[in-house]
Amino acid sequence: MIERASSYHFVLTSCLFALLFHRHHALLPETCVSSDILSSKECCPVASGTTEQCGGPGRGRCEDLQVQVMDVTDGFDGDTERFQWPTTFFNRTCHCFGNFAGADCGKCKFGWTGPDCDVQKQRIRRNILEMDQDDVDKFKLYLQLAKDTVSDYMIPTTLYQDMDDGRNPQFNEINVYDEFAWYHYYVARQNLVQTTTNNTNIAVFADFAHKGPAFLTWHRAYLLTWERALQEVSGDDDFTIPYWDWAGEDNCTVCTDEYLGGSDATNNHTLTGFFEEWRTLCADFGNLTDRGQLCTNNVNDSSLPFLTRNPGGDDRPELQKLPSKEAVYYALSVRDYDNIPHDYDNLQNDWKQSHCSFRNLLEGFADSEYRTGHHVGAVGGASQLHNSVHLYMNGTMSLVPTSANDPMFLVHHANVDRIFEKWLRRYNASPDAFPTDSTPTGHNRYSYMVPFFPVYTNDEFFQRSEHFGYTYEGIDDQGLPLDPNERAQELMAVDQMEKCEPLSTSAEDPSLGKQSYWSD
Ligand SMILES: [Cu+2]
Repeated sequence: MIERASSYHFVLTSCLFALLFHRHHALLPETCVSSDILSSKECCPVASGTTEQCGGPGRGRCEDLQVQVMDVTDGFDGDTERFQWPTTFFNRTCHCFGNFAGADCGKCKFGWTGPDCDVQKQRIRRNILEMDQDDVDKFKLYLQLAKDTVSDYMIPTTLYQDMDDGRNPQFNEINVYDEFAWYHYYVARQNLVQTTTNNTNIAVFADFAHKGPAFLTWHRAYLLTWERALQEVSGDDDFTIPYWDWAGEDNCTVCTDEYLGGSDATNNHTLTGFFEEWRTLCADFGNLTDRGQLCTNNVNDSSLPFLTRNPGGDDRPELQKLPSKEAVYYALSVRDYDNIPHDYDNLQNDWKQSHCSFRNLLEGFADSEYRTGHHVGAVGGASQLHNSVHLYMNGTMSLVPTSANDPMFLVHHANVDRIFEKWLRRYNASPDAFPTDSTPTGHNRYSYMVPFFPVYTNDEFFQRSEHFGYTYEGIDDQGLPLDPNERAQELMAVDQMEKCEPLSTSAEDPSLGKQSYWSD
């Protein structure tokens, strides 16, 4: 504890400048949530250091938003804000020129820097197990700094329909870490829907970031935005999120106090080490959904539960271990990014089956351990690769709405993004590979990703990482390991994999058992 307090103090003083001048980053910019601006439906702020909206003629212009795909809302009234993101709030926003970016065009696009955003900057995301302890500690300190810094974005505390058309704004401040934890809750939260048969309310999934093609692009944009927020709060422009390569590991090698904390078996598997006092926002998401309310937790609320983790503690044997390297190789052997029918039908509340789809394999609803490539399970769904790592943690990480409260989320998802990057390089994939047909809401190539503001479409993030100014340690231009042994192993394995054959009928593969979806 003493060590933590003193090193934390060091970062605090050395970053005072950053703290004072970069109040940073969940949902909408603080400057746009006044009643006047909300009612006008135009969010075109003046960037700091400039005098005109959107930075003026050299930087950007306030324009009507070009909505390429308007997602349906039938059956989900009351949640137009997610289904028609972001037009329920704003239909005029800054259109930034060149490499300028941000809600006010006061920032640079990912991968660019300098006052005119014309200097390229490449960063390397590193393997956390190969970092020295000082750098691991720095990562943890920056996360604490984010917890202690108020964001300049705000989160809504009610649905828009209760804001009297913008005249009665209801938003809360949030700290930078929780902003991102809340984002993840919000994008995947359930809706309360009235059934037509007997007028009862049921909670229905409406997930704009999972169970469909947007899974990998959404999380790529999310990590990039989060990484930048950590750079801003720390003033460390070189910071990158480390990754944890879990494939083939016997146990959770980062679940120690040197890394992301052990867990205390005598105290409900709460964490030990640096994050032992961290609490879980939105842990009561189920009750909130039933009451038709949004999570508005404040981390200072001492009634919120601590983070928990019990690696390998799930009752189901298949979730007591981490995914194999072969399962990752199998996913990489599949060339199709995604296949119709894409997973989940929000409106029908119905599971479909996407077979032989790289996205579905890496997300973990299709089978890679037995190499069938087929979607596993119906309403229950499957839990392999990405999903199984969440469930393996058996705690805060194992539920979609709470998972991002645990910093483990970052190192896990950086690894998922790394595998996505290996696939993009291997097949030299272009954004045309991203589906435009029969996608769940929010998962179209041209959907605006919920709840990013300024807006991003999925196709923008279906590009190699260098485009966004980062790469991963240890892989080459084709996404192959630089280590000669690993490289030989991967090449041989991926080449020898039998090609995935789609099922001829719509029936599930009966040879595979059903498991609960990781977020249940
Ligand atoms: Cu997620």
